[in-house]
Amino acid sequence: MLKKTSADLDSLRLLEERLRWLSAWTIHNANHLRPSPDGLKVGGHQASCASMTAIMAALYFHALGPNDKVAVKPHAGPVLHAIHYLLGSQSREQLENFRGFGGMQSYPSRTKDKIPVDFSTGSVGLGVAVTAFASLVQDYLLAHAMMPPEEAGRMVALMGDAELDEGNIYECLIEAYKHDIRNCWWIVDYNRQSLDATTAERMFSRFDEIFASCGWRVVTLKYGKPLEAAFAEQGGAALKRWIDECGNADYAALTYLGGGAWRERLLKDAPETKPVLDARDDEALAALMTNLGGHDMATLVEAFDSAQDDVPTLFIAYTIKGYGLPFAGHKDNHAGLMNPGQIATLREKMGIAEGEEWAPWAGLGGNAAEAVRALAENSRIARTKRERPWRQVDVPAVPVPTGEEQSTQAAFGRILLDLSRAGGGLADRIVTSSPDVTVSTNLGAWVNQRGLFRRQELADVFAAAKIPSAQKWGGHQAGQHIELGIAENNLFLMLAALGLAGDLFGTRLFPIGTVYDPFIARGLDALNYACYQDARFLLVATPSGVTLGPEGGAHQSINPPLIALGQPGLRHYEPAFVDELALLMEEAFRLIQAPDGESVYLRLTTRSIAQVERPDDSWKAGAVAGGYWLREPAPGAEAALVYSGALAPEALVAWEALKDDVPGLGLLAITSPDFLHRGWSESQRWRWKAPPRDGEGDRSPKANGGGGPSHAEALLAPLSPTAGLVTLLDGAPASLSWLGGVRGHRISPLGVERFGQTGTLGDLYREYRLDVNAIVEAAAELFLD
Ligand SMILES: Cc1ncc(C[n+]2csc(CCOP(=O)(O)OP(=O)(O)O)c2C)c(N)n1
Ligand SMILES: [Mg+2]
Repeated sequence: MLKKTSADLDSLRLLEERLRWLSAWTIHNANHLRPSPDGLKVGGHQASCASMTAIMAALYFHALGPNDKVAVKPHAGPVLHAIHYLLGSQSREQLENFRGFGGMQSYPSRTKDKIPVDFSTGSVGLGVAVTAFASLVQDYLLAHAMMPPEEAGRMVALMGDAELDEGNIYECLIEAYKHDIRNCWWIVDYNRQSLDATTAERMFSRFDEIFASCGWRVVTLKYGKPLEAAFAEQGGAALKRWIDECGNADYAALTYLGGGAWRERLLKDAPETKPVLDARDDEALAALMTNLGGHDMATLVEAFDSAQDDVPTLFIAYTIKGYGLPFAGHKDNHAGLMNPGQIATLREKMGIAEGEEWAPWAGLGGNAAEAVRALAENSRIARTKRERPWRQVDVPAVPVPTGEEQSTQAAFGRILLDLSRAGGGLADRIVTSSPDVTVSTNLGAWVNQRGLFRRQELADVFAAAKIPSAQKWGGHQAGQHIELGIAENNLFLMLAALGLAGDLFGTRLFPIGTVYDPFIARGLDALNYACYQDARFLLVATPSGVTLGPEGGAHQSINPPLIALGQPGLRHYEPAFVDELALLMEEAFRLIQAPDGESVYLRLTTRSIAQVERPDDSWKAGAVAGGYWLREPAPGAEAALVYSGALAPEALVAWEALKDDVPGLGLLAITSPDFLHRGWSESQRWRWKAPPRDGEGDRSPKANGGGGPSHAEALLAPLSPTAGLVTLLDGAPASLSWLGGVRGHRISPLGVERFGQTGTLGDLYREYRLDVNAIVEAAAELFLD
């Protein structure tokens, strides 16, 4: 960061104007100039952009270093693109195609935008919180010597003030404090307007207290330098008093009404301000009253310069929503668009000739243009996207735990323990995390081996006192488990940040998060957010379903398989046997680092079941692809039982019971309803359309290897066209009932559609019709009909 001279500040001000202009013009072009064949409003947020242009100019053209990463307030996306346009790293075509097909995205997107976007944003609050977790990931990598210290940077969130209403901010704040995160800046665009209206002031005096009590430095940028100077004038003290007492709605309304209204109101409320008012005409008065800290370049530069240590810092930058635009301060301006007359006025005010709207430095005199260009070029931010992949890790064969009766959950713990003991590149890159269910999801043995991650040593008090405990709970810099409090949303943000370690810091990690299956729903938007930006991780959700038995309905999950079925970027596997689990974990590690890979969700259970004998490995390819015949059907068979996960024993017993009565009865093991379904839909798409090429946004793995019948079609092909299927899953039956549509087979889907309750497995399987009798009855109805 270079010291700024007053000439530099002038250049920064011109850059701010240019960003305000280009973001407004980009949105205007998309809404008013580009043809709209479908008549839909295109949209965009000129007011939200103008609110931040000074903050972003000061940040990108002054404060940011090459290793800093930024989550940009979603509605200020056009400002980020305008910055890259000025730097030559964004094209005019992309700006002209804002919100168009293949054009720059409405909200910054890591995967879809052509410019480097560090964190996608859009669902407000999440982009803010993920920066805190990214700081933690950076601390982790530094502590493990997995990135060079000189490549460390600051994680920055540019946030709207309404984002402070999102609960995830506070969950994250608490976790960040516990982990003593460093190098994180949150910069609030404090325009005191949300989408609907101006926001209530009552809460605002509390934010600094909340952040300060969580260890943050709070820097408030309330007044710009000219306003501060005016406070020193005669009548200035009264002016300051009046401003400080003024309500948000009042301030916004007066901003909209302009200089005359300010004068009238101030004279009425605070006549002592008269000397300040008399010294200015209406235009100068309006400029003075809107000279808030977040629009004042000198104030911003000074504030950023003053926070150069690693203390997490909240900047509260007072701003005006729609600053410098005709609807500045209007409570309805969130989605407001300037009309053609208004944009022309703005263009003229900025000295840009008609036809020169896209010219980066139009209207600037030679010297000014040169100075501005030079200052912009000094920006140290990355101009291009970081290439994938980085430093691939060899994935060894994942060991299969031995034992005649096992549960997938316990086996998961064993596998991690065995991987840890064996050591090697993969084990060293695994990072686990769990929201207070580390022990109850069987991560305990792994944690005993690898330790908790803490920047500062955390003593294991119980161990030191020689109190017997199965669990070591000491933390240190080499630890590989990030302990979280019980806030599932934080787990998904943690996984998002860990899963982006390669993109952000150049080192791929293999994050594994564990959670109880029903509580996935608690963090669903954060999970979607992680997938949307192509973070890679393994989510292990256990226990699941009514198979959880005595824990009852509040803990028994029903719909997560359907969630997975509808979630792009996440592959659901539900193994029944532990050799499947080992294979699928191996596949998950492969997918985590494959350029066209994705994240994996394993739905596991605590039910211990007898393992099956395998004559050979021929089942494996099918298991990875989503399903395989555990008992092959005879060609032309009229029936098959289809099961997924923990209900394998019931399916096997029912198969034994029926096989003599139903000739050629098959038993189909479905390891992934989700991936099978995807392959099926993809094969239909293939017939009509080539799949997207690399770099066109869709990097998800091709479930259907390219053309031909899908795996689901191939699996069901041996059956008679008139065959019936009984499907069985401990969860929503719709997860498998679609199989009836693949080849038009009759179907009887068994599963859970009512809230669960306490009971033994026998009670519950009987009650929810998941037991052998239910399967036999369903089969009889279908096959013997
Ligand atoms: C989770 C979520 N809920 C709702 C929205 C719709 N929404 C978009 S912006 C916004 C409020 C914006 O206010 P603020 O954060 O203060 O930004 P400003 O535009 O004022 O800078 C809302 C409710 C959203 N994007 N995400
Ligand atoms: Mg706001």
